[in-house]
Parts: sequence; structure tokens; C-alpha cells
Amino acid sequence: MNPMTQSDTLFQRAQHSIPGGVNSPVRAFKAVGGTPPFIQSAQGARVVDVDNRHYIDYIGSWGPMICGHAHPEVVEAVQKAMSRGASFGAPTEKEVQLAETIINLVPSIEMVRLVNSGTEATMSAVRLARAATGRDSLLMFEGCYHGHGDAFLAKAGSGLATFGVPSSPGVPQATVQQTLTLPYNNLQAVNDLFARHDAGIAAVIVEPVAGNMGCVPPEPGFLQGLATICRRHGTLLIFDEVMTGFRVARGGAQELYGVTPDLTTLGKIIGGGLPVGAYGGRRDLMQQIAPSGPVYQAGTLSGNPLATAAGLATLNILSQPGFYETLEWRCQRLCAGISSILESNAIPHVATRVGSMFGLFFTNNKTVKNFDEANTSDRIRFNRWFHGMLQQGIFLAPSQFEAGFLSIAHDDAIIDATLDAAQQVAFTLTVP
Ligand code: KE4
Repeated sequence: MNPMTQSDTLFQRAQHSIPGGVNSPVRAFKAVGGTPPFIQSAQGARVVDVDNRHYIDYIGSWGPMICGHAHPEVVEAVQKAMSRGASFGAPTEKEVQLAETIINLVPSIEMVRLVNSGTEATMSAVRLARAATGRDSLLMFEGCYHGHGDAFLAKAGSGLATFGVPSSPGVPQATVQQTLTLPYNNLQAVNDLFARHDAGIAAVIVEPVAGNMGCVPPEPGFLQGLATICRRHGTLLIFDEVMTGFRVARGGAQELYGVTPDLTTLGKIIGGGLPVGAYGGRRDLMQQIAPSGPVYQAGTLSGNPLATAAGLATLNILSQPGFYETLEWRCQRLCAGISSILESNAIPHVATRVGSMFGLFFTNNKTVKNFDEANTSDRIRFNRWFHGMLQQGIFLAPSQFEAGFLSIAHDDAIIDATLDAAQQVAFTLTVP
């Protein structure tokens, strides 16, 4: 029996005061087992746990830390903002600067509202879409996650694309009655649904690169096809870019794939590690949001000085020339290297990547295009991979159905160390 670590002790203690001992479920390691390291500090590409174990970090707070942990320019910006007061409940110049920066960088956004999380952003965008169209139905895709708003906690009812049923207790059937779900990357199913659904659908919300069933890229034509179908039926297209925004390209997935949504939701990176979400898009839609319009949405700490300072500093860093080219090259080297190591150990897998977000499925499938195919992944092998890498000092996402993230601080030496670890662990996966 291994001696209790500080993380073990803290995890036991935490479970008395916090549900599951964590403030967000995925952190509890339920999918992979074991005790989550309790982190005491982080710098660049590394985190340090309370037992002073150092890890190369590929979680990056689930996306926000694209500039690396504790980037000096972000730290300085937040310290300066703090010294002037944390929050006023009154407008500030930094909110205007952050809004203008987002508008300049994200092609489809003409006007934007800052909120405090991705969940607030998606909830608000759907409310706006329903108000603007006068319709109630919402189409989302299996395996996509849009935050914990009731409308999104739905799963496909019996039969394809019937009305949703709650995927969580506490969500009323009536709330998800209007939420339809279809397989990701299945444009024919979308066409068929619209042909049958004469009541009209308010919005289609989609992760333009799925990052919550592992990393699953859009099939060629899928996103453009959604835009075409939505336009034909007067339905609004919402790109949920909470994860992909400023991640897969400076202008997000809509820049990368050249598809223009009506509304976009953002989060994670635009707060640089502090709580920021945002939703934005066509001016004629956004002007319907209170107080300029009747659609209500509000937030005590929305656009607060600390979060906007961190967000502005982050967007400034990632606006430097070569930032995304460097991320692309390094993440390509990482993922190709891991795949080559697994291949040389005859371990069947599908490795996926878009920009600096990536995934790995231990499956005999040749591709993973939707949640059912992601589900073919061998979870036992994934868990052995995860824990093997953790023991080697590599902190991957603790679930098959999450994506991994690289930061600009993951330099060549960090990539080399990760590949060395993968070499050690891959071999152990070949033995039963
Ligand atoms: P938040 O409310 O967690 O800020 O954002 C919700 C959200 C919305 N849309 C997408 C595409 C997202 O990925 C998320 C949140 N992502 C998860 C990672 N799978 C956050 C991690 C967690 O829940 O602890």
C-alpha cells in the first residue's frame, strides 16, 4: 500500500466540504480512477502538485492557458488591475478594449457581450436566437458539450432526432422537449430533420471542432453545409467556440474553415485563466440584448477589471506574428511522434488534431467522426496510457472524452520529454 500523499489527504478532506471533492466533475479522475494531484503552482508548460511533483501540463485549465501558466505579461496586467480595484459594477474602458479586440479578431462578430463563463455565453446565445426567430427548437449534436445550461443537458430520445430527454436529474422534460440531437458530422441527418420539422428550428449550436468527445474534427463540408441549411430555413447558426476560439486559429474555427455563423460563443482563452465568457455576432441580433433590446441577460462581474486585464494581455500575446505557426508545428510534431510510437508498438489508435488541440482514441476504427465512433475506444487501455504518462510526469486530460491542449510555452525540449515518456509507456500497453 503506497503511503498517503498530500493530494490523497486533501482529496479525502475536500470530499467532506465539496461535492466529489472538486468544483468541476472532470477534475475528480472518476473516468480514470485514482487521486487527482492537487496543484500548488504552475509556470509555463508545467504544474507542481502539493507533493512537489512536477508535471508537463496538457490540460492547460481545459484551454485558457494557451500562453502558458503565469505568463509575466498576464501576471503584471492582473496585478496592476487589482491595485486599482477588483470590480466596480460600472462600465470601464478595458471592457470596451476587450470587446473591440474580439470584434477585430473574430470575422463574424460585429457586436459582443461579455459574461462570466462559457455556459452563460451559450445559454444567452440560445435565448437570443429563440427571441430573434420566435421559434423554440434547438438542434445540437451528440457528444458536443455547451456548458451545463438545462437546454443542453439533453440526449437523443428513442429513435433518431426525436425530442430530447434529460441527461441529468433536475432538468425538466419540458425544458429539453425542444432540444433535438443528431450524430456529429452527419449532414444528411440534418437535412432530413429540417425537411420533417416544419415548426422551424430557432438555432443549430455546434462545436466547430468537437472537443468534448475527445477531439473530433468536422468532416469536409459539414460546417458549410450547416450554414447553408440554416440560411435556407431561417435558422440561426451558433458556433460554440468556447474551446476553439483563439485556439485553432487567431480567428477561431470560423476563420480556419471559412464559415460564417450568425452567433459565436467564446470563453476560456479570452479570460487568460480568469472567468470570462462572451457571445457575439450580427449587429441586428446583438442589439436585441438588454438594455438596447428586450432580451434580458445580466451579470454582476461581467467584464470585470481583473478578467478583462487578463484577457487583453492574453489576446495581445497571441496576436504576435508567428504565434500560431509555432503552435501548429510543435503540436504536429507531438501528435505525429506519439502516433508513430504507438504504431511501432502495434497499438491500434486514431490520433486527431486541429491546431493545438488534440485527441487520442485506442480503437480499431480507422477514423473517429462522431460520438458512437469515439465510444469504440478501449477505455481500459486509455486509463493505462493516462496513468502511465502521469507517472512519467506528463499530465494528460483525465478522460477519453476530453481534448488535450498545447501552449506556446511547450517548447521543443518539452515535446522531446513527452515523446520519451510516450516511448516508455507505449511498451507497457503491449503487455496484457
Ligand atoms: P464553462 O461554463 O465551463 O466556462 O464553459 C462551458 C463550455 C461551453 N462550450 C464548450 C465547447 C466547452 O468545451 C465548455 C467547457 N469545457 C469543459 C472541458 N470539456 C470545461 C471543463 C470543466 O467542465 O471542468
